[in-house]
Amino acid sequence: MTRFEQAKARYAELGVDVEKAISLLKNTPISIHCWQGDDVRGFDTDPNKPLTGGIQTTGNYIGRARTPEELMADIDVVLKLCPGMKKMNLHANYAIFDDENGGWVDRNKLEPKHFAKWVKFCKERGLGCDFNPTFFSHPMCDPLTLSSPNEETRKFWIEHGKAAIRISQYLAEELGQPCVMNIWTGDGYKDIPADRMGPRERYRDSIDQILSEPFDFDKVKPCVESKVFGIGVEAYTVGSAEFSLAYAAANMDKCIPLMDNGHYHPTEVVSDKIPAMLAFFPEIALHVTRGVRWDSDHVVLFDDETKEIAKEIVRCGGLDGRVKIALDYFDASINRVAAWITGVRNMEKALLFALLQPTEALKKMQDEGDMTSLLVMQEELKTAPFGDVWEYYCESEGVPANESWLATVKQYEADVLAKRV
Ligand code: RNT
Ligand code: ZN
Repeated sequence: MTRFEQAKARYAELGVDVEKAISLLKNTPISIHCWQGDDVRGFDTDPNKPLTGGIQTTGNYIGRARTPEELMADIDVVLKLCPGMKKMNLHANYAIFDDENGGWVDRNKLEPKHFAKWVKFCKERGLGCDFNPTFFSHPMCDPLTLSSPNEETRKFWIEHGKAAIRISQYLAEELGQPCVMNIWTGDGYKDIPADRMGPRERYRDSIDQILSEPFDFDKVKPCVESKVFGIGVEAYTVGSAEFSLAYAAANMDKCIPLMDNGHYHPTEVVSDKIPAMLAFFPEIALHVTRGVRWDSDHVVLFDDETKEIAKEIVRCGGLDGRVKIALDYFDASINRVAAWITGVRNMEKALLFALLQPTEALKKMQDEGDMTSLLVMQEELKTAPFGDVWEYYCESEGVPANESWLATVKQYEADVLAKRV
């Protein structure tokens, strides 16, 4: 018997069908954020300008992608070394301008044609694509955007949001998969505001206006992402948890909530929020990330909360499309491609780990009040032969089953990344 066959037999004893788990995982899309490759800079403004909106990449590792071609080449390395079904996730500032499409335009004038090269990239690789309007790192941030008291600023950003709806519809139609379009702004104040309500009323009105742009809700899934605070925006965030959740709840016919697990108070967990939200919302979206003290965007690990998030997605039937899974982290202090791959592989691992739980049997223990068995089983399951199933899954997907992928990335660093000077 191979190690996989032994593992399969052990899981069968536990009441888990390993083959079924693997086939479910193979069909679960994970949305891969393009912004890990270039420190969230994009191609539409001066690449040396600072990142704004309360987010930051730290580190200066060699090899940042500087052009669409470089970024696409890096993404190809990620795709090649990670198992499972992937989707792309683009930000509007990754528009590609060239002579053929008329050159640079500002964000309020973006059109589908500025993403045609990304559509080609996705088609060639059989990927769907998600999208994000970019409300940061731009001269029109005053520093507020959709909640600005300056009507000219607000109009610009509403136009940008509407353009993003049209682009999302185009991506969905071209690629034949729904496009999740996430609205996040870093709007807020460093210190105590005199008016907390005004910015929120303007924010609500701005999102209303953006969502008044016609779109097909089966194809475009607009989301609102909340946040607790950002760097330089410590005292007040316009799009707080209550604001965003209430907005989504009040607009269920055209909007879904997005939870980023780096955006809550340290003792709050998104894993517990998933079933709470699914009790009301037909669909929800996630940014899976890792918060560390002030930062909400460290590389995703195979850690307890990532596993718990994956378990809730699986247990709540989220794999049937109800839960849209995207990744969101950016680390410039280590090889960016290795950072990317680590997070994607860990999300896949967490989902596989969740799919290898005997959920029905565990639920039965809970419902029968046998909390002793539940505790014991949950602990024993932690050392079941998960690694052997993971290796088999990777091999069946044609990707490295273990740390050997790192050698490929090191070679790519020597051949390609190190030459980007
Ligand atoms: C920032 C939010 C947001 C961004 C991306 C780049 O705190 O999480 O989702 O990370 O849009
Ligand atoms: Zn996020």
